[in-house]
Amino acid sequence: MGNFFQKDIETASREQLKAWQDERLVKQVKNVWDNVPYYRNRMENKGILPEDIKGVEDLHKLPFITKDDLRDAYPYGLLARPISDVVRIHSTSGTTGRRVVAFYTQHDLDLWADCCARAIVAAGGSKEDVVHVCYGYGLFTGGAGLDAGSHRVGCLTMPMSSGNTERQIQFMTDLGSTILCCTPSYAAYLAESIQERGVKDQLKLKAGIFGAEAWTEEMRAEIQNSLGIKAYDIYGLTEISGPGVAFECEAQSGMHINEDHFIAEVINPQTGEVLPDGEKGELVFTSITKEAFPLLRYRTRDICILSHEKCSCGRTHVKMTKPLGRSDDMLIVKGVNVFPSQIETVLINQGYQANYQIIVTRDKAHQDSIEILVEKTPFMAADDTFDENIAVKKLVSGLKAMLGILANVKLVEPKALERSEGKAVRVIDKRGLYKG
Ligand code: DLL
Repeated sequence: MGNFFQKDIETASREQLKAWQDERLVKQVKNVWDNVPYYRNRMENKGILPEDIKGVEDLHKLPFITKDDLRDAYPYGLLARPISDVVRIHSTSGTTGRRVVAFYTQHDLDLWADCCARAIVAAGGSKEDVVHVCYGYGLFTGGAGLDAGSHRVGCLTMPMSSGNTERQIQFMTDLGSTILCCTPSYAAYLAESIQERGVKDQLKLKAGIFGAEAWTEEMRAEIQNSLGIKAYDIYGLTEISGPGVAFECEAQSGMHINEDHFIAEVINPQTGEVLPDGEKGELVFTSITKEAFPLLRYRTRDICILSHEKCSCGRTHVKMTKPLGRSDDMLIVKGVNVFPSQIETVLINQGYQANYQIIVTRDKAHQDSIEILVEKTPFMAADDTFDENIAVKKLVSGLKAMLGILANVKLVEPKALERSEGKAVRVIDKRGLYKG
């Protein structure tokens, strides 16, 4: 397999992996019991003591942790180390405007770098490569994660961050980038811009590592063809560390989960029952090696299927399918996590009722747009002095502040949006992204 990174771990026998997981889980449960009163309460409420967890087979006894818990415990309530040991935060959107903040010790950053390094090596990377990172840097985990992984492999690392396409292409051609790391929609946009400029033959790109949002096999084929590269999927979430929780290998048939750090389960999202391999359900992670922010049985809300089938690449770690949907209503628009409840908060704060509809579309170049139809209240509709232009501008800026992205807002008359007898249809996602 050429330049194989951390071979002993990535091709360890299932017995060895289980032994590592058993030992680390027991230690982690004791750690949270001793250091995180929030966890101790949750375990006590369920009548669970640390000594009840002897290995992975006891994992199901532990309570789940959800985004609501992160919100309740915000900001420091789930921290398992003193702040003096913590060296970094990253953050992402929460459900009602309160952001999720994740904490890292130096050890946590190091293990995360290892996970991303494995992803780069699996995409054919070695120290000869020039890795062009145009995931966002800052609170988002994409830039920092792939950057650290690239350093760990010893690649020449270009911390480009997102945006400024002209400069991206110039650096790519001048410096000979070989591995491109960004969201799949930005990769598609770059591919189009490269074609327009007629500079494809000046590229040295061979691979791309694309994730943070859903993308289809059709989109993969298009990006691979237009850039002449192999495109690899990468998965992760801020709560569990960031990108590199799982990554694709050359087989391009599912993503290997870094099981020496994260135990994966798939559950029935309604009942919480653990499902066997091959069954579709919600992905749940337990981080067994993290120090600062160790989440046990964290419900990701991502729907997927696990498989322990032997992989042609030789790696033994379990594979997950691409996320096949969500068990909540989170949307990822322009690479940003968006909850309808955040939009609702902005509307209510500005005097509207919760009568709105979110329409998400994607153009031929794979770029997202979000349009929000908002009903005026009867009072606004009857008020001669109500200025629609000003009202729309105020909504757009309130939404930008809440979501971090620009939305098109259209005001409509009271009762213009169809009422539903059951669940209101708040979101119309026309992108068809979750078809695998
Ligand atoms: O998106 C971390 C990341 C950065 C992953 C760069 C890959 C590359 P969050 O912003 O916390 O973290 O969003 C996490 O994004 O629960 C999924 O719903 C979705 N997601 C992440 N990777 C993929 C993927 C980063 N490859 C949420 N395919 C997750 C589909 C993905 N959805």
